[in-house]
Amino acid sequence: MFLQCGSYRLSLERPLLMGVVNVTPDSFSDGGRFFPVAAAVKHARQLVAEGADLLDIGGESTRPGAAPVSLDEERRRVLPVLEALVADGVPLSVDTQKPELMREAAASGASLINDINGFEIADAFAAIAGSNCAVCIMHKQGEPQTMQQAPQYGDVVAEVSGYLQQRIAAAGAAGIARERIVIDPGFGFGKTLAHNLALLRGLAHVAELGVPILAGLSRKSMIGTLTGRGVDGRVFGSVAAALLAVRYGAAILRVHDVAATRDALAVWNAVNQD
Ligand code: HH2
Repeated sequence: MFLQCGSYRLSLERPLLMGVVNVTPDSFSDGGRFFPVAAAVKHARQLVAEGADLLDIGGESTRPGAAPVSLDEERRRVLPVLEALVADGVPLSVDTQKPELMREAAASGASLINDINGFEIADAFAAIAGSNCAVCIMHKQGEPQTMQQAPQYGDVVAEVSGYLQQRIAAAGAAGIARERIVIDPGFGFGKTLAHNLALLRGLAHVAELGVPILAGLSRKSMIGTLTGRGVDGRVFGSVAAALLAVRYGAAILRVHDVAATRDALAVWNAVNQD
């Protein structure tokens, strides 16, 4: 299997690592404009040096309870980072829900658009259908500000799969070829710990949709709950979760701790070689 990702044709024979690059002022002590951009570019290059295969650039935090960001603000955060990195030879993903920014990111050299909202805003698929960008379609229940209050499912695996199947069809109808599509069950997005664990165990079922799966478990609160650790102490738990996701069929791992996950994957790949 491969993924057509902008001008890159990525082999999915081995799991790929997507490094997270946040361009959100609250992630940086300075809070000004220049520093977050420069710091994000530096951080991005560090992640590539550590073994990231792709980078995911995001200007809006989607943590539970996070406040939305305006189009102008998100654009000011994301585009300069994208433009600074585009010549580095690494596929760049932009994490956004806004069709306008999707279009601008594609025109500025993004190779993948990652939408935690499943491209549900009108014209989101249309915004990039004419480009060669890949799309990552993620499932969530509710909106980030309130989604963790009372998530509810009958059969979480069946419901998430059903949603993703329907969005794959919508992407196809908008003219996006299957080889450009990635799906993501959206760990932590309107899901309790039990829902997240069921989804991880049931990932092989989601993989039956025949489209590569991206899994984002890195440093999430489910890891915090299971290990009793704060965000900075979740590396080991996150690496374990990443390997389990690969075990059950994930093709791409969205991670903050690239070096640690890369080492774990080196062991994984060696054991899984013929
Ligand atoms: N998780 C976050 C953001 N974007 N995209 C995909 N496809 N899958 C995910 O699981 C996912 C995502 C979480 O975002 P946030 O809580 O803001 O933190 P960070 O961006 O540092 O991961």
